[in-house]
Amino acid sequence: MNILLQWAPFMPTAASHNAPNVDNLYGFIFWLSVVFFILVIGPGAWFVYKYRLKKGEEHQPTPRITHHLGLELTWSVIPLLLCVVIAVWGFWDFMALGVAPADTEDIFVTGYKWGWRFEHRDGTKELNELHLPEGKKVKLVMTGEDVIHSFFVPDFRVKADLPPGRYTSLWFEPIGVGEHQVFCTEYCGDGHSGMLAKIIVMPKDKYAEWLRVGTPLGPGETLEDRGKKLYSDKGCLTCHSVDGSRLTGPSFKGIFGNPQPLADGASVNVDENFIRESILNPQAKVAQGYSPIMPSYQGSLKEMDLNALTAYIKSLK
Ligand code: HEC
Ligand SMILES: [Cu+2]
Repeated sequence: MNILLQWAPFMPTAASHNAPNVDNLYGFIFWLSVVFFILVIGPGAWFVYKYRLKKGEEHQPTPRITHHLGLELTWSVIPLLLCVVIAVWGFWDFMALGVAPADTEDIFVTGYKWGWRFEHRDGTKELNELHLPEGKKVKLVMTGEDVIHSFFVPDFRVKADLPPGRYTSLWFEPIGVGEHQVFCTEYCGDGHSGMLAKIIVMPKDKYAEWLRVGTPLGPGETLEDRGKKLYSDKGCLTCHSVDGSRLTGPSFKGIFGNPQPLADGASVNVDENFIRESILNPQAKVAQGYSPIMPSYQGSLKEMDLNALTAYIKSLK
């Protein structure tokens, strides 16, 4: 009952600059449809009742009416004008949403089977979670890695496809802090329904701090847990094992506290500082018997991430 009395009923939370635009047009079309439904079906139903064949009456053939110019013009011109209004209104909003303003915070989005990767301007990467500042215009520059995906945020009233091999974009200004659901709305295979992400809108200063420090540990999460997660999220696992086996790089198992021979013949004790340096500036001290091919993680790991990875490596006795 209550929901029907809203201007735009059945809509989720409105949390972006674009939401009122969509809701207004939607509300207009919805109530217009309600009015015309009553105008057309109401008299129709009434005539069915009024001119029904009553008991004992003979069926009367209807008088043959060929046309009525005034009536036909009325029922053609009024709907035509209404359609033009809806088309122009919709096109207006569509254009406003299609052209991003110049001062946006740009974020790269990659849709893949089956998840979402986000990359902030400073190199911070996120998986299936996107932190955004409140009240700042955001532009998502998106592409698909394998098949077409579609990025849909109902609370923001924005949606766009991500075809592989080219960029599409979306822009919006999040309003109010809070969490919002992202869906993939292009059927993309088995894991399609699980292709979800969360948008977390934070106050501007909190966002700046989050960019600098990273996500605080969750309840019950230890530094080692976080380190283990980063070990796989950041791809360390492609070159470093944790069971002693040799991959492209040395295994992390049992290295902490032990000497590491270096390529130049010297030796270094594996402590917190050596681990930190190895991650941020891997070529400074190259382990003996390995090629200096590890990429630097300067800028893509936060202070806490370094602590977490160190704690994790330390725990691998
Ligand atoms: C492309 C492969 C590759 C990736 C990815 C990689 N590393 Fe390395 N890493 C190496 C190689 C090769 C060495 C040995 C040569 C050197 O010291 O530069 C190494 C050395 C290290 C060392 C020194 C270990 C020792 O015993 O000397 C640490 C610590 C380290 N990596 C941590 C990490 C962490 C943490 C990550 C993920 C954030 C990571 N690495 C990602 C290839 C990689
Ligand atoms: Cu998808």
